[in-house]
Amino acid sequence: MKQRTLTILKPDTVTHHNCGAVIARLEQEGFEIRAARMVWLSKEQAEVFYAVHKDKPFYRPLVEFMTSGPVWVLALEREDAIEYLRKVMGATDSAKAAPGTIRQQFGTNIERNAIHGSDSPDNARTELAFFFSTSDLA
Ligand code: IDP
Ligand code: MG
Repeated sequence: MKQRTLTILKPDTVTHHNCGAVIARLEQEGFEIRAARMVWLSKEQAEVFYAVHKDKPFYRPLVEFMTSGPVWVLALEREDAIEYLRKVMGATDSAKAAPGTIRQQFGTNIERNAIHGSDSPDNARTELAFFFSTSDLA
């Protein structure tokens, strides 16, 4: 089933000039870009986006990192997009992610891991709506 998911190319990917390479990889993997925008998240936006982690010890540093520079947000479409993107991204910790995954190739550690991907259909819907209006996604 064709699905849509949200990805964020995190500030480390922008800083290291890896956006083109990551997007090329996503396109090679069969994802279609349905919408895209560069955004410098406010503290409030990052706090809301990562609210599920608000009680974790890494929450403050994560918000700090995600607001340290601009990011690219993209709506991606593919067969089984949500699960497939998580697979191509690799494990959360870039230092432990499997060879060939985006996080292994472009990330640094458990925080600076290059890319975000929605983890469920419900979260994909919420996260897409967080950044894109219905008309963007037509
Ligand atoms: P995910 O991005 O693989 O879904 P989550 O557990 O949802 O991982 O965490 C959200 C983000 O928070 C991660 O992508 C990473 O940037 C950061 N993060 C997760 N766990 C840690 C940690 O233990 N230390 C520092 N940062 C973390
Ligand atoms: Mg997550």
